[in-house]
Amino acid sequence: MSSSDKNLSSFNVDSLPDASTMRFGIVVSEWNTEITERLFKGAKEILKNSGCADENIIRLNVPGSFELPLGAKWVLEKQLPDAVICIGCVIQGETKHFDFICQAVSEAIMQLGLDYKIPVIFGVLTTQNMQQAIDRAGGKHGNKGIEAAVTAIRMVQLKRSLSN
Ligand code: DLZ
Repeated sequence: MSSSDKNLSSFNVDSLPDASTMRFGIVVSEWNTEITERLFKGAKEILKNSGCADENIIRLNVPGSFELPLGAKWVLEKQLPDAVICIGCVIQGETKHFDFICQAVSEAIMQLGLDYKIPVIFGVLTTQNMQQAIDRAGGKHGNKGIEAAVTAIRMVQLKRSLSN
């Protein structure tokens, strides 16, 4: 299925849960920063549009996507967020580096969520080239940072609905 079939970026803001009582960590990789900044901007905008206050959005920069899980763990332990959004962009090169990073990071991010019982969202682009990344960071396939933030808000609401 092509990602254009799954473009969640155009959604109705009014149908999003109220995030005014929610606290989020956003961990941002500094590799391919022109992409990760666009993803971050999209994510932050949606959190704020949903009512989340500036002081409840905690940003932590890490050197590369490989460092996202540890950064997320620090945020989980020190900032007690309701959810953490991990933002990165890994672009395929000539070696197997891409495969190792993508696999390690996706598995570690999933495991963190299971261990801490707090949503840790995979907002990492894993593309074959820069154009594919641009297309997904505010281009023709939407902004995956927005989608990551929407997922975070929805997961926090889901967890709260189960506790009530
Ligand atoms: C080394 C590296 C390479 C080649 N490519 C990327 C990339 O496309 N995206 C990314 O987020 N990080 C990359 N890195 C850096 C690694 O994530 C990591 O920071 C280093 O291997 C040090 O652990």
